[in-house]
Amino acid sequence: MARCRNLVFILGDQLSMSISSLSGIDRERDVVLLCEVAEETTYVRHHRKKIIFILSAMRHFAKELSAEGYKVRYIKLDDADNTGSFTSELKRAVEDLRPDSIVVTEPGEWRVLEQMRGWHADIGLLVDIRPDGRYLCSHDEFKTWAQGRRQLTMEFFYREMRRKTGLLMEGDAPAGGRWNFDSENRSPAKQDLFRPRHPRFAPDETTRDVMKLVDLRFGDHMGSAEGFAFAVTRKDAEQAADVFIVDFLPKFGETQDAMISGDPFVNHSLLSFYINIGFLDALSLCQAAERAYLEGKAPINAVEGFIRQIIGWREYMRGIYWLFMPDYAQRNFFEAARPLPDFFWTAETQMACLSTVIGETIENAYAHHIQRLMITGNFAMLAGLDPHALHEWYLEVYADAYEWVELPNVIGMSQFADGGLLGSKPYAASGAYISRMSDYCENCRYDVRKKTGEGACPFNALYWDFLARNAEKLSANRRLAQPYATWRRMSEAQQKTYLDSARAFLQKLDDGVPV
Ligand code: FAD
Ligand code: DLZ
Ligand code: SF4
Repeated sequence: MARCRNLVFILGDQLSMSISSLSGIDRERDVVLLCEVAEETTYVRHHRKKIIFILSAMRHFAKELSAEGYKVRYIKLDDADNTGSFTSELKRAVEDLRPDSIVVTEPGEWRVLEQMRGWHADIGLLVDIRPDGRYLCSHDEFKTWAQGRRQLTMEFFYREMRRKTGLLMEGDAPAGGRWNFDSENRSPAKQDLFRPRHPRFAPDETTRDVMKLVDLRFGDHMGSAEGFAFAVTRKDAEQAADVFIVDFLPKFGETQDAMISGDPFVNHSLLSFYINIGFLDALSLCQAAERAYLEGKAPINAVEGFIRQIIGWREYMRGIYWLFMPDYAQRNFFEAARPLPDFFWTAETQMACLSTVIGETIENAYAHHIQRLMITGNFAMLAGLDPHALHEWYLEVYADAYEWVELPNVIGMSQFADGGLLGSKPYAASGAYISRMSDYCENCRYDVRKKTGEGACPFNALYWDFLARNAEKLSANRRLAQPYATWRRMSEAQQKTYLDSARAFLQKLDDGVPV
């Protein structure tokens, strides 16, 4: 390729035709760079389906760019002269194309932003790092919202986003008379044999090439290429979104918290992969959901719940990440240090809830929100697993995981490792919650009704042990007044039985004894 004017560097989770780095591009004189690099595929050992998804999506996006008349320099993972990192590939492109400047959109991870900030000094060219326009709330806007607040309550942030976007607003009032319909979205698990199937996309030749490459090169990463059926083009992702609005959105609310054996997706959208990578525009998706409500095709509790997840939780998590990084990643309020048990990678445990959720994660690189929060997350917090190791696990195993969204969900929402910056109380639950919201306990070797001793559900004793060992840090929390009152009412002997039961279980974990 001849000398170019601007080198536009697009990362693997920026696959959108309207990404800010492409704005004002000159198709004749500028070149777009995309590169598959070893550093990104291995800085944690990503699930094989996640790597396949990202690399195949990048290859398809590059073809789309070329078809639109852009000049593209595309580096494949197995190209002989691939140097293996963003910085070294950028340098190689600069040597070959001798651009006047580099244009990028800010990345989704602190680690990569640090690299970008070093490029000007390292390469000697002007580096234009542009804001990412795919989000509703800019960093400055979030900072302004957060300033002076004692608690960063998501619900209030969400209302601002509703007002800003006009979604589900009737003048100044929320549609349906309430901002939040969550209380209607807690129905327990129920098998539904008539539930439609989520769309699956057969791999084309490009994807099949990537599948072979990934199986060959990442044999020691979780999962396998077999059964890969993600959309890898914007067009197919848009089709998945259309199917969701018609087939699943109407029941999205009522089953949002339900966990059902053999039904890993329930009525969830399975769209986070495509929103996060840039194939779907978050606001347009919410507008499509709102249309379904206005046309009487989906109820308010479902549509409000769905929109809240996206313009509320998703935007809020991004705000928290950029406001509190880099030290947020090191937060460890409970000083938890236990390594993750092997069954986090094998699913080999007799606890049916964990073996089901981890098994589905290995199979699909996906688990829905309540599975992530109340099964793996809840267990990790109760058992005192190291939150940093857990964060790396979540980043590895889910195909939608990038640090900006994964880290606050793990450190903040699920582990309370930030000491309550994000949540008002830890999401800690005993077996009774899991039994109410799932059918997992029906096929478990443990008895959810048994509190302690041989055969008792481990979550029961772990729950009380967690509260007891963290009483200094938690007992003043008003939202935990009731469980602490119950704990205090127990006889010393009963308390001891719980603690002994939990300690015996944790000892087994430490000794690597199957549980
Ligand atoms: P649906 O249930 O259909 O929800 C619709 C959309 O809302 C999602 O696609 C997503 O874009 C958004 N959303 C819902 N909840 C959240 C949330 N808490 N934070 C941000 N967005 C949300 N989400 C990720 O995108 N990447 C992650 O790495 C990630 N890690 C998580 C780790 C833990 C411990 C927990 C508790 C949650 C995590 N989430 C993450 C949030 C949520 O679980 C996923 O967004 C959701 O399960 C994706 O599946 P779906 O598209 O079927 O979601
Ligand atoms: C996650 C990922 C993977 C597995 N591989 C690549 C890659 O080879 N090339 C690339 O540009 N991006 C990849 N990504 C996504 C990046 O890790 C992501 O862009 C940064 O972490 C910033 O969010
Ligand atoms: Fe999980 Fe306990 Fe139920 Fe078994 S009994 S599935 S361990 S909650």
